[in-house]
Amino acid sequence: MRDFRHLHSGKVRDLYESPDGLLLMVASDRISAYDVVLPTPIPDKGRVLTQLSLWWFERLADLVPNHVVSATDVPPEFAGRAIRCRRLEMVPVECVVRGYLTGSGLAEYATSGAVCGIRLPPGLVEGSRLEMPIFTPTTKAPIGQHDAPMTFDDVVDAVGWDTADELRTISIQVYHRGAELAARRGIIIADTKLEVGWAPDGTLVLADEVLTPDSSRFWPADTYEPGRRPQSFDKQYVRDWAARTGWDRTGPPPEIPDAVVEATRARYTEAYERLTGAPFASGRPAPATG
Ligand code: PZK
Repeated sequence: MRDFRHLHSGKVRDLYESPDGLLLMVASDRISAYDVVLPTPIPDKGRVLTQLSLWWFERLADLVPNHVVSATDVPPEFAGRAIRCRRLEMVPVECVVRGYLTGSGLAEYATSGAVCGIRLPPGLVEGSRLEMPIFTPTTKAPIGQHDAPMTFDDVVDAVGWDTADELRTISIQVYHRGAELAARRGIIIADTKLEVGWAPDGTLVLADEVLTPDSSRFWPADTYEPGRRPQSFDKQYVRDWAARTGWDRTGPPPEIPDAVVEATRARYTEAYERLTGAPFASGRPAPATG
């Protein structure tokens, strides 16, 4: 670990570099709700999200190369929740794909009838499924600021037509494959955000995390109903509890009670197990017996 130099911390992940030039992306057990990091960790969250991301990278590798170098050659304190990855030149665009209308996409549609310059039919409501998934890129805002919608022409201005078109194609393909597989397991992936970088030879490479509940909206299919506020697969317990405490979402959030931590942890492992069809093994040493 002493060989790793800290580069950057996001709300729930940390980025390091090693002397060999590779990066180490570490997922923590921190959880955010309403854009605020809560003071109580969710045990195994970092491992579940890292293992799910790795599972997806493998299943997307024929569509787009990815930045993963090794998920095993990592410092022991990060075992299971860190990925050594190649350093890319990051594309200055957040590649968002929406298959369903909610959140900022719905807000934009409500005021303009379009999202990121894409005109949508009238009459869509909270949670409406879109006829075709749409590429709704955003700027990458610094922490604390909000990403701004970009039109396709804005992306062209930022990276050129060829790259813009390739980003759109990759993003839609990744969403398609993810959403189709998840649907078979009873999970709706409403939208997702991809991060892409350039390899030295100019190839576009999938980076960061992919199709996790932190980078996507996962909804349980069995309670989905357009027009109703969709339930978050992972964070619903935390949100319901937060609403009951009267926390105003701006001040310091209270500690999460054990039962809510445990229910939330169970939702992360359930998402992993439903999607992958494999039991989640935390990878932590078992407590000694005898
Ligand atoms: C990179 N981030 C976001 C992730 C954080 C911040 N392969 C790469 N090469 C170069 N840069 C990045 C990556 C990746 N992935 C990713 N910022 C830069 C990020 C995790 C924790 F604090």
